[in-house]
This record gives sequence, structure tokens and C-alpha cells, in this order.
Amino acid sequence: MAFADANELLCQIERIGVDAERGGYSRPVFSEPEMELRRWFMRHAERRGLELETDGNGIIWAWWDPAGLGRDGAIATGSHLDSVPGGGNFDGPLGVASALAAVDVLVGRGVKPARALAVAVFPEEEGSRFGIACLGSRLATGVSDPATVHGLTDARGITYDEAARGAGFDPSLIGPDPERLAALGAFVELHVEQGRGLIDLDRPVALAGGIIAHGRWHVRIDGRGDHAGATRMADRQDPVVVAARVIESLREQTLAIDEARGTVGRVQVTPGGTNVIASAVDLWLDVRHRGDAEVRTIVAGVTAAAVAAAEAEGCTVTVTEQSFSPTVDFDAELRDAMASALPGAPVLDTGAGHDAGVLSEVVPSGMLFVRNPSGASHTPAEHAEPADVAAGVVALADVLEHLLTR
Ligand code: HGY
Ligand code: MN
Ligand code: MN
Ligand code: MN
Repeated sequence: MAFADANELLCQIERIGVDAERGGYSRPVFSEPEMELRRWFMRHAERRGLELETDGNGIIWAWWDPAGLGRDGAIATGSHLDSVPGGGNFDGPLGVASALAAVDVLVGRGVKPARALAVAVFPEEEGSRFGIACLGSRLATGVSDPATVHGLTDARGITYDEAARGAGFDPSLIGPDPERLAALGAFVELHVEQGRGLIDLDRPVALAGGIIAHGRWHVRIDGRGDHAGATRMADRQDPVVVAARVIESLREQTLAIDEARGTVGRVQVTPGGTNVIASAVDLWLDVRHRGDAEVRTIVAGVTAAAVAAAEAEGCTVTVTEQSFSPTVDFDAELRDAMASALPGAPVLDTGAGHDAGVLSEVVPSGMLFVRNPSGASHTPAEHAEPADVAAGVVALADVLEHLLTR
């Protein structure tokens, strides 16, 4: 098996899930593009003699266990293949492609592992289809209750169960997987950096310190639909006016707390006619901060503003938590082991959530970041230079070799 470097692997998927309308890629979980990416991954795993299994949560595990050591104490690496709408080709796939290429490097080095290695692919990391980020790893760790997942619907009203079944999965199998996770000795995820840290440091690769807390809330505002021309201003109950106040309040509350981040990236107006006063608005809050309490303070402030604005407008409003991931400080002992394999590598926190953050509850986890010269992510501009991708593969291989042979 010639070394298939990660750049070459990424080129192979460049035409999958291209979103001509938005630009970039749209690869929602269980959609045809994501299933095609799964098939791409499984083909490359099989070519490397990795033993494949897909578990009840739709997580793919590809095992490299040349000495037949079994799963106990195994090291896992990998990332996700699903994307945000109009996202880039690196967020997720870079970690998966780099993991496959790192196996090639380990084999090429003649490494004799003292424990097995699994390359894992997690579904619905973006939460773009069913609203809960890192859904696969949340189900596996028990953070998400399967009973709350079966009926989740996407923008077209398709339920999680219907989508999973349509993709050939049995949704009745979703749920906690404690034995599998307890057997893992460590999980290391390589990810394109989503920010400017490595640009500013002028370095290709960093270790992760931690992940800031992040949560998502669904805001539903109900008013009274009516005619845009025939309805006097005094007679209106317009939910869009309340939504505008919610969005403004999120900005105000977020700016009031240093280093907080608050975003409304998705607003759905019903019925959505230019000459129609809306009957309802759905919008989603994405709030993040290094402190869990600060996130909750922001959301409490926005909720109070929403209730006041709704009252003034004769509307009703509900704010429902969809998912919350507390601040993560990655396992210090694992990070030290990773650092010993990558002397001098800088340590950066991330504002982006990751499966490694969810898994860190039950498995010692760590991350590697690869420089993204655009500094942007969740857009087609997201990028990693071939030389930095190659440096990331070598760094991951060095870390994995250290963990597999210590
Ligand atoms: O939203 C995030 O932080 C991650 O990219 N899913
Ligand atoms: Mn990602
Ligand atoms: Mn992402
Ligand atoms: Mn991630």
C-alpha cells in the first residue's frame, strides 16, 4: 500500500456533497453525500486491512490490530464526515483522512503496536440535521437519551428514525455503549483549526488545551398571521418584531461578557411571504464561553428580553435548550504524553465543539489542530495547505506511535 497522503484522500471527496446554491459542501447525516463519504472511508479502511464495524449509533469503527491484541486499552482516532450547510471540505474529513494516512505512516515505519488502534467516524457532529451537536458521541456516552432522539425532525419534518432507517441503520439500537468506550485507552482527534491561533503563532500544528462551553437554544415565537397591507400597525402581533429584539438582545448580552460568543445563524419565518405578516418565527441561539455560568447568564438575559418583547407585541415565546456541552479541559496526562511526542507544540483552546470534547467525559481524550490560513470555518473558505496537512499526519502518527507502543 503506497502512502496515500491525506491531501490525496481529501481530493477524492472534493466532488461529494457540493452545494451549488450555497457554495461549499452540504453533507447532512444519513444523506446521500454523507453515505457516499462513509463508503469512501470504508473502501480505504478495507484497502488497509482494517476490520470494519458500524455500531448502533451509526459510528463506524475501523480496527488496526495486526497482532490480534483485542480491544482492551485500544487507542482511537478519527473525526466526522457530516458538514454544516455550505461548509468546507476540511472540518471533519481532515481528521478522518489524516487518521487513514497516519495508519499508512505507522505501517511504513514498521511500528509493532502493543495495543489496537481504531479509526472512528462519528455521525451528526455538526448537529445540522437534527439540532444536537455531536449526537453520535452523545448517544454513545449516554449524554443524550435515545428516547429524546427518535422523534427529532429535520427541516423537512423527517424524523431521526426515518432518516436512519432510510440510510440502512436500525434506530432501535441507538443508546449508551459503555463497554466499548470503557475499553478505550485514549481518543485523539485531529481537526482543522477553526480560528487564527496557528496563523498568529506561525506554526503548522497545535495541541488542544480545552473547549469552551457551548449550548444551543430553540426560540419559538407565535403571533398572528395577517395581510401586510390591510392590517393597521396598532392591530399587529408580529413575531418577526420580537425575533429582531431577541437577536439584538443576544448581541448586547454577549458583548457584556468578555470573550463570550453569541450567534443566531438560522431564522425560519412562517409562512415566509413578502406581503404576509408572519404567524410564527423559529430561531436558534448558539452561545459559548469558557465558563458554563456565563453561557447561562447570557441565555437568561436574552430570555427575559424575549418575554418582554413578546408581551409588548401580543405574541408568545418559548426558549428551549437543545444541547449544552460544558467547558472541557482535556486530560492533562494524555496531553503531556502527546506533547512528549511533539516537543514544543503550542497548546490552543478552541471555540468549536468536537466529539473529542463529548468523549472526554468517559475516555481520556485529546486533539491536534492543523493551521487554517483562512482563519475561517463553516464556510467554503476553510482551508489547510498541503504542507500543513502533511505535517498534521506526521504529528498524528508520532502521537499514535507513542501511545500504541508506550
Ligand atoms: O459547532 C461547532 O462548534 C462544531 O463545529 N460542531
Ligand atoms: Mn468539526
Ligand atoms: Mn464544524
Ligand atoms: Mn468536531
